[in-house]
Formats: sequence, structure tokens, C-alpha cells
Amino acid sequence: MALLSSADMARWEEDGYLLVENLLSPEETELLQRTCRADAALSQAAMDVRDASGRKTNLSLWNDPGDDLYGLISRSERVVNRMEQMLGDEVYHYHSKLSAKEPKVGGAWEWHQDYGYWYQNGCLLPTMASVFIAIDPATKENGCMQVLRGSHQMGRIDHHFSGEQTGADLERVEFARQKFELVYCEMAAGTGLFFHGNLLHRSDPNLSDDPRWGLICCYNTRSNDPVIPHHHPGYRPLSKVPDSALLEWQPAEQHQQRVFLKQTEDKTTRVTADQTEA
Ligand SMILES: O=C(O)CCC(=O)C(=O)O
Repeated sequence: MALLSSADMARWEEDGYLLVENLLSPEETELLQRTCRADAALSQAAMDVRDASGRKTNLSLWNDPGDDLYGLISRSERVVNRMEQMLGDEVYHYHSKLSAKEPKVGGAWEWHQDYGYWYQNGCLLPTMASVFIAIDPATKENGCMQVLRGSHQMGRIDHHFSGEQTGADLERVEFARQKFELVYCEMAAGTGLFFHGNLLHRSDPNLSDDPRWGLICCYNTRSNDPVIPHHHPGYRPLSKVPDSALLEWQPAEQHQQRVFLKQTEDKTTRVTADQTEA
């Protein structure tokens, strides 16, 4: 079902991102907040991703969407149908992550394109995108996402390690900053930021008194099955769930054992200088 108007689609094509307010209702947002704050396994699985100044973001990452609340969100029709409309193809769940910046200590993300590292995974086409769902209000003060509007039109640019993150080539970023408008994506909790795999984005450290947690669900397209086996899945059909599934979810309904990625398996980060990864 088409959830995006032709005006939304024109903005998506032009800007490389789209903000959808109330992607989660207030009740669903509150359920998500309660669930993830109480989820000990999720926080124990978090990798410390340090920025260039040593501040850390807690990043928990998983490939299988499963039937917990996060899995249902990432498989919900409201998210998946929008992704399919934006990318013009059937999509599958590539992975999801919780990016948690704690008050005062949460780290920055350097400028990057997600496809800058997904390219290394053998994904030949940039027909890939993510949605960042704000769990807390995201503000300039607590390190909301920033994007360079329209920068996805540049195509993929080179990426190198910066701190423990893969960052885009700084000279090219500098040129891009002169050409494309910098937008701070301040978001109420429950808002979704859909963004293209080639959109340049970053975020500041969280020096505020408030947490800034976000659930990020990433998708690849069926016709872009990766040609190299790697730490995220190849094409496998995604089983969509109706939007009503979120509020019908019961914590006891979690049937699958959850598996999180370890820091050493994640090519977007690295722990020590000698773990050089492509
Ligand atoms: O959490 C953020 O601010 C950005 C996260 C991000 O860009 C990523 O995980 O690729």
C-alpha cells in the first residue's frame, strides 16, 4: 500500500531523507521507551563505539528482526511499505541497532554514508536505506542526527577509519558542506527519519542532561543480494506484520533467542588499531 504521496516521494528523491512525525503513536513510543530501558540483554550487548575524542555511543546491533517489540517495529507495514515505496523494490531487513547516547558522555558520529561501508559488504547497488526512530526527543543539545540535504545525489564517496568509526573522506565532506544545506533533524519521540544509504549524516556528542536513544532499522532490496558473504544477511523474505501488532505485543511472546553482533564482527567499528578492516 502506498503511504507516501507524490509530494513526499519528490522530497525523498530530492533530499535523500524524509521525516515522518508520529511514526509511532505516543502510546507505542511510551511502550518502546519502557521496553528498551528495562532490557538488560540489550544494554549488555552494547558495543562502545568511541568517537575521535574518546566519547562513546552504546551500540547494540542485531540481524534477525524476530518477534520482540523492535522486530515488530522493523517489520511493521508502516515502516516496510514506506521503504519499499522509497527504494522501488521489495526490501528485506539488513539489520537493526539501538544507538544510545547517554547524558554528558554520549559520543559523536563522524560524517559518513551508510553505503560507504555497506559497499564493502558486497552490496553492488546503493538501493538501501534506514529509518532512525527517536526513542527520546532528539535535539541539537543531545546530539540529534544531522544531514546534508541532497548529498545522496553525489553517489558513494571514499571512507576511512576515524576514531573507531568509519568516516567519509574529509576533503570531500568539506566540499559537500559548501554545496548542500546542513539540516539538524530535531525530532519528537516517535518520529521517524527515513534516509538513503548515500546520504551524508553525522551527530554531535550528547553534552546535555538528557539521554538520546534511537532505534535504527536498515533495509536492503531484493535485487541487491550481496555478492560477498559477510556479517549481515543476504536476501531473505521479510515477514511484514500489521501496524496493530505493536500494541498487541506481550513481552512473554518473545520466542527466539536474540543474537547481537560483537564489536569484532562489526565492520563499522573497530576496537584496536591493529584490527584493520576493509
Ligand atoms: O546515532 C546516531 O546519531 C548516528 C548513528 C549512525 O549514523 C549509524 O549508526 O550509522
